[in-house]
Amino acid sequence: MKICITGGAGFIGSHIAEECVKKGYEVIVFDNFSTGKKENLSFVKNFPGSSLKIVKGDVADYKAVSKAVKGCNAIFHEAAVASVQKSIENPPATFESNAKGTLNVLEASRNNGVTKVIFACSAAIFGDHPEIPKREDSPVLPKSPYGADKYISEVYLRLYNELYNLTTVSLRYFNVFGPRQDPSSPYSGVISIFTTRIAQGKDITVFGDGKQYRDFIFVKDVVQANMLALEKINSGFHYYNVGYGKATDLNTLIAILKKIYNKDIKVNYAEARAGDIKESVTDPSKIIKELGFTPGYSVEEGLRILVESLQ
Ligand code: UD2
Repeated sequence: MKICITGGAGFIGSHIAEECVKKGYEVIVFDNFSTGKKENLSFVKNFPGSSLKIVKGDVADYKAVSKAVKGCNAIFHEAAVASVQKSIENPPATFESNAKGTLNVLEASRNNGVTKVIFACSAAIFGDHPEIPKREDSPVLPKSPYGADKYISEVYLRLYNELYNLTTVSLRYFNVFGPRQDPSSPYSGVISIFTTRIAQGKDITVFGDGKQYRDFIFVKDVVQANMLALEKINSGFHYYNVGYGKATDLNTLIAILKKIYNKDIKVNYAEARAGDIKESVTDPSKIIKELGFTPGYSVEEGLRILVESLQ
């Protein structure tokens, strides 16, 4: 099996690449290295004889995508400007990567005999619509160009199935965390920021009262969801919410971190961020029932692995 992973040198993409290499697939990592890193692919040295090719290119460049995916059976499309904040600052620029990039991946698949595209969608499509927990058919109400781009991408996935018979799967990730997540921006995932700062002996800041909650899912469980989509879905268009299915508020998260680090952590409380969502959690029954998804890492278990990887 030959697989292309766009954004394959990034946080989630590199974990998918690692699993594909482990399974003995022929892997093409397609990445523009804007945030992706070669070192995220260093796992390959543990798999002598494996086939992993790195192609530097941008999903906004149709010709480059088309060339890279030739001969592939399936594509995991993870490449995106993964920043809500950047999308608000410059909607047209993120549209190029996040919406047009997806259209390019679909069109390149259609024109090169690729049969399946599995897409990294986001809980951002739901915005702050009050329905909780989010189910697959909860109202979609994006609050950022990022969420809008992810949603329009999902619409195109459905169309490419209906019009051209491409098998398409949209996986709407909730709050993914784990090793290789980049903590460098103030808008990086809260877990990557907290764990990095604590490891450096620094204090952390909670925006708001810490009662806001999220559905934190460990990256290995997200990889499992992707592999199930690859192995079990062979026709149609499908969409799934991908979360662990449990709400964890920031105060609880900090209590778990205190326990793991076994030390006191200095926590500052600041004003809530404008536009911050208070509640986000999914009910992952659909993917559990239809694909046999079995999320294996509680927040605490995932955090323990992450903390160990940082030491
Ligand atoms: C997540 C996604 C985002 C988008 C959005 C859709 C991540 C990293 N971001 O944003 O891409 O899909 O969901 O709803 O997965 N916080 C602090 N202190 C910090 C950093 C963050 O208190 O130093 C708070 C933040 O204000 C928020 C919570 O932690 O209340 C989670 O923040 P986040 O950026 O990790 O994730 P989220 O859900 O806002």
